[in-house]
Amino acid sequence: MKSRREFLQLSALGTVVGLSPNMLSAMSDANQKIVKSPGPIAISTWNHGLPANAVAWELLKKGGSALDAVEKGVRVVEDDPDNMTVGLGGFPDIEGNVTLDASIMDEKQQCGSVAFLQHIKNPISVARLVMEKTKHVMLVGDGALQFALQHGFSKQNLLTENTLKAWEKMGGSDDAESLINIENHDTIGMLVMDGKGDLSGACTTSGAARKVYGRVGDSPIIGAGLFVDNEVGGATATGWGEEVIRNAGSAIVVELMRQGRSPQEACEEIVKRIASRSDAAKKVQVGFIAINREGETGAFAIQPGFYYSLMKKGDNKSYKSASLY
Ligand code: SD4
Repeated sequence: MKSRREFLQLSALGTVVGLSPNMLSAMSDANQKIVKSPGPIAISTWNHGLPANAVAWELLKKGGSALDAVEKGVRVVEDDPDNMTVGLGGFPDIEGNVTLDASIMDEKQQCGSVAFLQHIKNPISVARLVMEKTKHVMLVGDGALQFALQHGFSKQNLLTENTLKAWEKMGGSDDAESLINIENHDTIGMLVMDGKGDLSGACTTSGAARKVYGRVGDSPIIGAGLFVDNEVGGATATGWGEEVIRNAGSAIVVELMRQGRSPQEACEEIVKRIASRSDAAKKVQVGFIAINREGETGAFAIQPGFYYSLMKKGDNKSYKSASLY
């Protein structure tokens, strides 16, 4: 991308090498088009994306970065004890442990993630610190917990009374994947374009309810639950993470956009691919949202009932995603 200064230098060069005024004007238009960002835009999964988008928007309005916006945005949902699929109050695994997964990625292809993290209600902020304070991308389990404590986070019980009751009601032992569209929310995945046109993404979850102790889903895996390439766009996923991992979901959505698909076409293509792979995949829920550099967005899911929240030009609304079935 050329800066204004580089363009003026180019204009001067144009005069020397004899470019016509029309050619220079076309180059100027192209330059203006590149410089102007279609942002800010915030898109996130499910209806719990609405409060997340609103918080992100407050930052973006003041010129805040996409990275700050995604982190602060999804933290609202992590902090909410009534939300049983993310952070505090998240559904526990089969043995009653709340174990959290999260990832974050910025416009410089920097990323951080934590998986199987217990007792810390804001895994997204720990993921950001992994990105900013270590040479690594991913910390898990006790190591992630130790890292969080060393960086000032406090340990707390994440299992609320309400979630415990709901979890007990579920009964059974291995029916986690049949629980689709839990209360119309699930993992929060969020993609933001800031006023400069830079993209970042975040994804945070308590994972599949009644999962096996130690299970890690797609959300903390860069390329599966989340992927951002500032030259192309970003994507994030919700739903049955095993199918997202098997198909490198979010990375593929970004690659499809690189090859020219719109965000909507890219989300539809990955969902159809996932569902075509097996009968089991046809029965679970998997949903994607995506954004490209032009500020276009898309969403698609295997099953009906997936919603996403989009904030654009100050307007924050929930939309029903199209689905394969
Ligand atoms: C995961 N995609 O861990 C997340 C959320 C989830 O059922 O469990 N959805 O797989």
